[in-house]
Amino acid sequence: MKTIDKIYINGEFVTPQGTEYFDLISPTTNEKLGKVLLGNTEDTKKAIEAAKNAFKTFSKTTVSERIQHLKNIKSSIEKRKDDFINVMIEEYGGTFQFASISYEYMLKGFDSAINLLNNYNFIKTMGESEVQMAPIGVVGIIIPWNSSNGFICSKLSTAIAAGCTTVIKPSEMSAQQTQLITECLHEANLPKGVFNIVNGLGEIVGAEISRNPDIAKISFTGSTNVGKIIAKEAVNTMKRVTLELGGKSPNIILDDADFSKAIPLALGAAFMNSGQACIAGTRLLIPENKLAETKVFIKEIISNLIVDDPKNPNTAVGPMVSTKQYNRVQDYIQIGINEGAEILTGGLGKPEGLENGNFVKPTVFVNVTNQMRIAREEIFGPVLSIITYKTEEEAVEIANDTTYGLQAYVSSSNIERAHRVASQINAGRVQINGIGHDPMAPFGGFKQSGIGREFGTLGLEAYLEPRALIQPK
Ligand code: TXE
Repeated sequence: MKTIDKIYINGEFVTPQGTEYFDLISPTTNEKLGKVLLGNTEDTKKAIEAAKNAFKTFSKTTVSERIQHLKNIKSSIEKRKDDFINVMIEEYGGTFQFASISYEYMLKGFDSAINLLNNYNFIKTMGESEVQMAPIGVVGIIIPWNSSNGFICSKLSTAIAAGCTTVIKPSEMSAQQTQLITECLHEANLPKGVFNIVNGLGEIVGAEISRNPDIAKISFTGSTNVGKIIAKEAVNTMKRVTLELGGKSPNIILDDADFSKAIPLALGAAFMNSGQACIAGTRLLIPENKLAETKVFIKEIISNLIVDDPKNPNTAVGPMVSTKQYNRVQDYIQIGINEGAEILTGGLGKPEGLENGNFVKPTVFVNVTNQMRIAREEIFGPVLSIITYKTEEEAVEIANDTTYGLQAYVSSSNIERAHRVASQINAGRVQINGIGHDPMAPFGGFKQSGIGREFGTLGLEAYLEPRALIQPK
């Protein structure tokens, strides 16, 4: 049993003033793994003060100094690969496969920040004026439990690249993962106060970050509801916000696609991270005359899909992060049944032999209309809705008939056609005939999937303020 009773402020592990503990529960067995002492408002204020002081000097560091800091962090993370993968499996229930990808994603965050710094011009000429791209100030980083350290690395690396200092609030459910990344960041010997990490509850630590006038910007990943709360609070002090929120990503399989490739890809997109991913392809759009063929493929693939302990390297779908999340997914499966959708595979209850953990049967619904709640709301579990369409135009219309717009998927054997369809979808990223991550391309949402972009030049500029020096002639 582990007790995590330290937070990180101004270059030191310190005991928080908060007195409440939060239990860490294994998603795989529901046994208690340990507990974490939660920080409170005072702790958060101290962390913000440290970041504010550090900003005075860190904002003036040179590009090569910042590149060196990023390299130092990356190499300290590289020494603990197995620890990162194992703690994600144990605490979060991430599958071995997903934890390994997530670990690579952490490293890529530093590579892309270094790449950006090597190529970005912080001083530009616009009109006849010099425009300086200045670091924005102290950044509040608020993140959820699904790929906690991946989010810390991508956001922190960009903040450091920009010359900003940070206060990070991870999910209280990710305390062991947070402890590990904090140790690596500590070892990287950054100037005191450049990063501060406060474990705690959203309504306490997150709320103080959203409200505090010394925070210049918030970078948030999480639910759309909390994103709205943060944005409302942030506007009082005119904080900049980057919000990466929920999704209900459409996956359009065009009639000329190779279904033997497109369907396995579609299930991979739907069940990635056991369905707990904002970019999961949860609405599968199939030409009406291809439904029968699709059903056969899906049944076949799912019968071979391994749902098991996430430590098993072959596991494709692991447990939900918490019983709360398990219950939420069960509720949605029941909602789908009540709405008249038909279960093709999966359904209510736990898979045999896995009753102790938060395991959900990978569930595919057919006879779904795009108006049903299971097609409109983010479920965050391994639940896929199949919707049929008659024409390409109708497919695009259904894809765009959502309040979200984070990611979409298109499969076709005709690449021009795939591009034509992709170009009509209102989503921040459209994946064509595959699933990839380009850390130099922007990521973020249309509509209620968020505000702003992460990654690439646009991601870096979200941590910068342009200052134009006008010199009238
Ligand atoms: O996310 P939250 P939760 C969705 C998904 C999931 C649901 C709930 O559908 O089932 O959200 O997950 C902090 N002020 N996504 O509860 O609540 C909170 O402590 C400031 C989508 O974990 O959005 C945590 O650190 N901060 C998603 C972070 O916000 C507050 C990823 C995210 O928590 C706060 C995760 C407040 N008032 C869940 N309240 C995605 N799109 O990737 C909470 N927080």
